[in-house]
Amino acid sequence: MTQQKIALITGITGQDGAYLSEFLLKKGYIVHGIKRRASSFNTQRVDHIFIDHHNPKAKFFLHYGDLTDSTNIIRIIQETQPNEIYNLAAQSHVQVSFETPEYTANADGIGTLRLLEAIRILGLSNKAKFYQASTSELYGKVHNIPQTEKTPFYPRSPYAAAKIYAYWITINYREAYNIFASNGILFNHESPLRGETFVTRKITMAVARIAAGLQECLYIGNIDAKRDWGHARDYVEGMWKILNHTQADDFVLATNRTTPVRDFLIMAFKFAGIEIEFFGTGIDEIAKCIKTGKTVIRIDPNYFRPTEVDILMGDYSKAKYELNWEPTINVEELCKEMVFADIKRVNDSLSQSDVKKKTVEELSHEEGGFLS
Ligand code: NDP
Ligand code: GDR
Repeated sequence: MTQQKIALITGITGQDGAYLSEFLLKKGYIVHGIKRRASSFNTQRVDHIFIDHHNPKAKFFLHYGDLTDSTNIIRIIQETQPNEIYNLAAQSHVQVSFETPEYTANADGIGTLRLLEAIRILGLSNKAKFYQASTSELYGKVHNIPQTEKTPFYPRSPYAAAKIYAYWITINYREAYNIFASNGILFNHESPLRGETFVTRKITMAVARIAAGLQECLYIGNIDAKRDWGHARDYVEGMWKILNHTQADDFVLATNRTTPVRDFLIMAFKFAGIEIEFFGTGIDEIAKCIKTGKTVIRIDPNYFRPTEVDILMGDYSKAKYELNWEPTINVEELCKEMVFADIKRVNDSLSQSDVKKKTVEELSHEEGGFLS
């Protein structure tokens, strides 16, 4: 009987951590994840796969830790003895990295070094494969598209500068210590689990609230930026394929299509049954609902970045030919899934608040009106 494989995922509470955990558990892996201590629950994305560790069927385990703390990383790797380590943890918001550049460098850059050093110190160089969550943000100012594994980098944010260190230190540890260490250069990938402050999710949440009459207008930044958007479900499969390739290497995962934020907005509103039209230019540009004439989108310069990445579009040919990986979900399907999921969330919370309201009213009636 072959031994069950063990995976360790940093950033397990994030979007990709949740999809990757599900994917690996379905493949029969034992999955360990590192979560940060927080003052409120931060495991919502993985709660549905958690089984109490006293249960003999449990294959999913969470450990407290932080990429800024080497001793705890060494201990967790020693205790879990993983065959595959997926480093997904990061301060992953580009705009926030301009506000917290030092922390971002520490967690996203040096954090990667801490993991690689732990593998080396523990003598696991021949046992533990290492996946680094590299990013299309590395291309930054490069406008020649589509971008490939050979396109030069030009980072445009503290986030990208930290990630470029992580990219190169991963390659260095592969070459210096023969660790199976690979970079996935992933272009933007989204899902209904996407963090609420990334542009796609910010849009689909606002669209759902505007459609329900809970919000009037969405304030947004640079709508001329263009991104290559895929679905997180496809991309976590690519991560696994990268680590299960015959040799360690670096791969672009993308869709080879680019879409302006403006088009994503039009699409998202349309999926909620709202046709919009843009007027004006620059920061005075607005969008109105064609039916009601109400302004539903305004530009807020606060969301503009000090340095922007104008256009991203990835060529995933290498992954296609060497890993047999291809994206299966296009941007329209992605957008529709996200809009519908947020409409459902809004409707569920509205019906819950109706239930609560009714309960309070009923209680008030039953108790002789003491709540009124
Ligand atoms: P998320 O922001 O959804 O998740 C990030 C995860 O990292 C969370 O679990 C977060 O914990 C954790 N984390 C943050 N800082 C630390 C720290 N100091 N120590 C330990 N854990 C930490 O990101 P995604 O899932 O979208 O992305 C996963 C990875 O892939 C990231 O590294 C990101 O930079 C990279 N990437 C993402 C792309 C995308 O389009 N999604 C594209 C290319 C690369 P908590 O929940 O407590 O905040
Ligand atoms: P990005 O994603 O910076 O590409 O990084 P984000 O969704 O934040 O921005 C995409 C583009 O939209 C523009 N934009 C706005 N962005 C946000 N967040 N909020 C707004 O209101 C807004 N208005 C316009 C941005 O300027 C940008 O051009 C994501 C992250 O997941 C990174 O971790 C990852 O490495 C890259 O994708 C690939």
